[in-house]
Amino acid sequence: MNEDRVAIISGGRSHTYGDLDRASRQVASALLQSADDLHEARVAFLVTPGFAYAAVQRGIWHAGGVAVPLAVSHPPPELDYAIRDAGAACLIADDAFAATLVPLGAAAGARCLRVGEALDAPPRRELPHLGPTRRAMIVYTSGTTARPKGVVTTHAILGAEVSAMIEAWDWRPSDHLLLTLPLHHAHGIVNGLLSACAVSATCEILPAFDAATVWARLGSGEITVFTAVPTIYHRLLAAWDAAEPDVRRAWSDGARRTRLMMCGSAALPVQTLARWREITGQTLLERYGMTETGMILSNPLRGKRRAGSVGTPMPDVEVRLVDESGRLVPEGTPGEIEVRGPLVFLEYWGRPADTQAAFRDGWFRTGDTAVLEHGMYRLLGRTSIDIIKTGGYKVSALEIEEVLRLHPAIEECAVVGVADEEWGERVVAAIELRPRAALSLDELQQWARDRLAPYKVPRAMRTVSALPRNAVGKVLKPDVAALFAA
Ligand code: MLC
Ligand code: AMP
Repeated sequence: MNEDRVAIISGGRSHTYGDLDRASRQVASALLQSADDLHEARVAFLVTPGFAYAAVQRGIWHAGGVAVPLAVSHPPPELDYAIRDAGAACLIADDAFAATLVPLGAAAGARCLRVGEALDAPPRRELPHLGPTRRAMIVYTSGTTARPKGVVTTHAILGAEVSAMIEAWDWRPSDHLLLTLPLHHAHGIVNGLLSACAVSATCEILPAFDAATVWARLGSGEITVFTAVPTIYHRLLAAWDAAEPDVRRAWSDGARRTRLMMCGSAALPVQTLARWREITGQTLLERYGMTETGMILSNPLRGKRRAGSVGTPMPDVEVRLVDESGRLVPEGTPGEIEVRGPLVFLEYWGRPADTQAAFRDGWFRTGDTAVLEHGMYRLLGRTSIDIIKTGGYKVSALEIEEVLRLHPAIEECAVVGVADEEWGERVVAAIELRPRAALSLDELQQWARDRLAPYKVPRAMRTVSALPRNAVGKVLKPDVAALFAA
């Protein structure tokens, strides 16, 4: 039995798999009350990354519900959107977020439960039977349509995503993962928490990213697996450069002992890879994936990892490159990546037309362009200029434009991502003001902060006169991007 193995370390405490099982049965009990099964009712939760998060996630599943993780970095309007779009019947918040969530729950007619209450309930013994085709989770992610869409996975799909990672990266019970990613997105949830727990490994969860804390833990030499986005490695390199020589040495020595360090969610700059290798001896394993598919391509665990490449298909994943009319392109020719396999998502929640449009002959269309070179894939970019990847977050330019247009001083706007060393891309906006209106970047940021998550707030603004109405279209956006790049 794995009862006594340490499952989660958070807040300075270790929790065993037995503790996790008990706590999640308590959450299930509080959710079910007198019912036998939630029958896929959506339960949205806003819980700080840590043991309680893992217990709530599992508790929702034990009760037969669909887990909808909310983002701790989101302001109320964005949380409200996800709660309403998912049609959440119940919300769960920890003490840090109850004041935010309770009014949203009241407005949406959803029951509101505090983590503390849930963990006081008697653990439920009798739990509903969960067939593999049941819906398990909805994760919100942006696309080329204006508002974020809920990506639905079943228990079988999540199982397939996790199995592929266990096989490709040799996850094992003796692993000790350091998890510092947000837990409302696939990278942190599936690649991190679920993979570690699937093999009864230890998952050490930090409540938020902090470079010095991460370095201290890597420096301990206790961590065997680490996975992060390029911006995090960029920040870690900056912290290492700023540290004293003896601190650097200790950090590097510990990091050198890690079994596996991975990077993904956005393109890993070759300089970051080289510099990381220089100070830790670790060649980051870069892989490529999506919320909709789990991991698609990966550099090898053993064998040569190629800088600037994302490797070969993950186990059980079929990949093809096609031209605009869906014809296969030959090796060496760029094409859109399409994916098929048991780990591809079920549907966009409540959006049958979007779901249908995302597939071609049973293949999921990723919207990413790649080229196959000497047996490995190299990513070339997105097919849509309206998708920005900033700090590892996927952001829809159209969504930001829609919000900015609500500002009383703004007549028209065009948002693009501009290449940035730290963030990968930085959100910028060209804005046409209404006659006689004035607006500074500072004012715009203040205003946007209450409406958009931090990574969606424009970092630079240019005021232009008579921005053409179709500047938001594909044709003029490259000109807008050039305006900022210059
Ligand atoms: C925040 N800031 C930004 C920004 N985000 N500035 C420019 N661009 C951005 N994108 C600013 C804030 O406004 C603030 O400014 C300051 O930076 C610190 O903000 P923060 O929110 O505290 O940032 P920080 O915690 O440092 O976040 C950086 C980060 C975070 C890299 C840790 O962005 C992160 O966790 N990213 C991971 C996203 C992720 O998990 N993606 C996976 C998606 S799944 P000020 O002025 O107020 O100080 C997926 C599939 C796959 O993609 O393949 O994995
Ligand atoms: P998300 O919708 O947040 O799951 O983001 C998925 C997108 O992240 C993919 O479609 C890619 O555009 C991008 N992505 C993931 N991994 C990589 C990588 N290694 N290099 C470049 N882009 C990546």
